[in-house]
Amino acid sequence: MRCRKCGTKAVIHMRQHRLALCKDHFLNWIPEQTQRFIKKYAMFSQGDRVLVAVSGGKDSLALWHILQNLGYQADGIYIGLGIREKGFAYSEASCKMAAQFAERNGLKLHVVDIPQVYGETVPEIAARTLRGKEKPCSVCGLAKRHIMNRVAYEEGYAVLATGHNLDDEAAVLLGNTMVWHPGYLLRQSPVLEADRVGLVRKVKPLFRFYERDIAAYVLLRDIEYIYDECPHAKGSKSIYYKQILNQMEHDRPGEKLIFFLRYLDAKEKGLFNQQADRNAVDLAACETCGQATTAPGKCAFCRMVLQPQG
Ligand code: Q46
Ligand code: ZN
Ligand code: ZN
Repeated sequence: MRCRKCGTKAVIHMRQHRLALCKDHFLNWIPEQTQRFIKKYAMFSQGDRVLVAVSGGKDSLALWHILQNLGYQADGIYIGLGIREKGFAYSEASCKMAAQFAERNGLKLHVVDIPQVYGETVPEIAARTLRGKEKPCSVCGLAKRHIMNRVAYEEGYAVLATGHNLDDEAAVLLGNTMVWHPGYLLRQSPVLEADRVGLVRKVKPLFRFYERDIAAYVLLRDIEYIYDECPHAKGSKSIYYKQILNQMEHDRPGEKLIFFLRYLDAKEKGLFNQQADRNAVDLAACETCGQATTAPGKCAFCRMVLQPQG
């Protein structure tokens, strides 16, 4: 296989685009495309302060690397979850990767350590509240969203950027479609406007890249990241949906991309009734932290954290 741009040996063949590229052209192509998507979906502009949600994994570090190289002012935020399973100190190891990347590239990283700030690890909060009987993931997701939004808002960032790729987005969409979840189907988007009190705009600049292509990018760029997933990810629904989508992709290259892009298209054309969502959700400010919530009084996060022990 030869590079389409220069004819030398290709290192990657992206069947969904019928595009093979050599190392140099691929390493230029990824940031060029990212810049194109940032513009096309009006995510943010040069001069905007961007906060990147960094987990120490390949997607978030790739995003941070790309944004920095495109000349954006991008700081990072890492959230310590206190996850340690069977001798594997996931949180410690991933924090080290995030901090090391920041240091090597001269970037600013905010670190919020949940056990330090709230006195309990995420699995401990999950065990104490009803939210995490089998898995701490719902507590974890809630805590991450809450803290990242708060830091982005308080520190005056224009947007919060996450490293979600197309595999992530397509898996979420498939999951929500399987149960026809109206609220989630309406709100899934590469750009979430800050349309409510205390919310910061959220963007996903890598949402059109396959996971495999981001993996190739970090490999070819020699970016060190935490290879192991969080131990609680095992057996998750999203991994199951990703496998199914990859089976379809294998037989019909481009299927995964089409599934997600046609969904955005259909939404744009009014397939889903925007009014239904607005009527359904009535939001107020949490009495403790001030962030938007559907609950009267305290938001779900504050109730979780403030709930008495035992
Ligand atoms: S970090 Fe948190 Fe994930 Fe681990 S506990 Fe679950 S949600 S699997 S992205
Ligand atoms: Zn080339
Ligand atoms: Zn609150």
